Amino acid sequence: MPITRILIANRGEIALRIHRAAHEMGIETVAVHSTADADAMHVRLADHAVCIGPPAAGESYLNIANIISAAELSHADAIHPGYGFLSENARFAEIVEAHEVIWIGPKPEHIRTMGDKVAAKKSAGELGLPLVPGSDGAVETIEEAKKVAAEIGYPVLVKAASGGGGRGMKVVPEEGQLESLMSQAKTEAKNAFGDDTVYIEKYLGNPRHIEFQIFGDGRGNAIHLGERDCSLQRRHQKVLEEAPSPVLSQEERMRMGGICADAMAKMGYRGAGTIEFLWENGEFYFIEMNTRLQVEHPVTEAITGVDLVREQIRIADGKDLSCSQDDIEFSGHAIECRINAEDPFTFAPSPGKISHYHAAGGMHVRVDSGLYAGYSIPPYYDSMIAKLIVYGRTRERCIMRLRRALGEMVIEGVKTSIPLHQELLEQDDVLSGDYSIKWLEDWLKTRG
Ligand code: MV4
Repeated sequence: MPITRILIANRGEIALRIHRAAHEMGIETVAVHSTADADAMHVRLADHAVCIGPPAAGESYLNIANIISAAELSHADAIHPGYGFLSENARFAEIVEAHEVIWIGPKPEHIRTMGDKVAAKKSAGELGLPLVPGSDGAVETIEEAKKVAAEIGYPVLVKAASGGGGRGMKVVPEEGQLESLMSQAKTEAKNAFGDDTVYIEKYLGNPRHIEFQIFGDGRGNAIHLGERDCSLQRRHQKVLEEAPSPVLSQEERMRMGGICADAMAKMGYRGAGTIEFLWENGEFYFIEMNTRLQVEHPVTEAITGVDLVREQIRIADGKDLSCSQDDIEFSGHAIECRINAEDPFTFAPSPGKISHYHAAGGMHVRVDSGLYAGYSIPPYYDSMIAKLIVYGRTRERCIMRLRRALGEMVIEGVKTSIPLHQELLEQDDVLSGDYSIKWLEDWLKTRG
């Protein structure tokens, strides 16, 4: 039976994004919402809506029992998790499938493997992806740690196996500090994740974050859709993303993308995924894999013309990939600015009522947002309220258009990061594409 009604287990712009793809395919949608989101645009747009609990995400958007109940009540035959919330929860994926509801996502076993950093790295290595030099799996003792570190050379990085978002990482400059930093890392990991497993890697001092978008059909076929450069981050939150990366040639793209697609084909991966690498001096080093659609997926859509959510739904419905690798053409350049309801200088959240709203428009300008005039941004969730995605034939034209579009955006009533983006797009290093994962935080320190 083909999918006829999708429950969207998410909120905000990504819920709208999924609704739009579904409707274009003739599929009905069911919104779920907390009591704080009763007036949200994702609820208004959907064909059906179910309240799943109070404002706290733990009691609503993360409440598995309530979401499954909502799916049964609304006769949804599939669930799309979006990003964040339950999107990388293997147990949720299993529960969805056990209820004979189609899970629009990867196989639960693959979500689980990639969620464990040590298992993910082991798997990535076996699949032929290039790894950061380091320990072969978890490091149990200080003797073992010293041996590995001496082999790869200092500085090294001690990472928590259950870590994520940079939590539980310690840079160790020399052997004298290894023992104390490793025990600190273990204590922090134990407290944060209830798991003190750590592993060791060579510390890369000034890399870029480059990630490849892949798609698999779950039956041994996979393609890649090129890369995104997400190096401009603050505290592990991406600020601006672009595709293609300013540092890769078409040859390097197809070589590395081919390695990623081959790896995914070999593992029988199903659906959308992102393989994250650090890139330094022309070399790629696998760091982790995200088994979900990502916030920044529209820049890939802009340069390839492929609707990634449509593709996810097709694959979940048992169809083949809609195109082969040879059909994928990369054209032009796209940049996404994440617009947050926050102070552009202090980054303090700025929830509240939107008094005036006008989205930028014109050729090659896309705004993904659930905002409208009169809407109140609730204080309970992520501060990202809109994404501005701009395409141009060249990177230069993309940037010119992006500046124009940022100038057209009107979001009044709350503070937003629009002025930050406008300032960023005047910086020589951003204009030339000469930045690493360190650049943004270094620049913020020197900013007037
Ligand atoms: C690293 C690294 C340097 N060397 N691994 C941060 C979060 C996690 N996803 C991986 N992270 C890093 N791993 C080695 N061997 C530097 C980072 C890192 C980082 C990576 C991507 C984007 C932004 C970052 C900011 C700080 C540190």
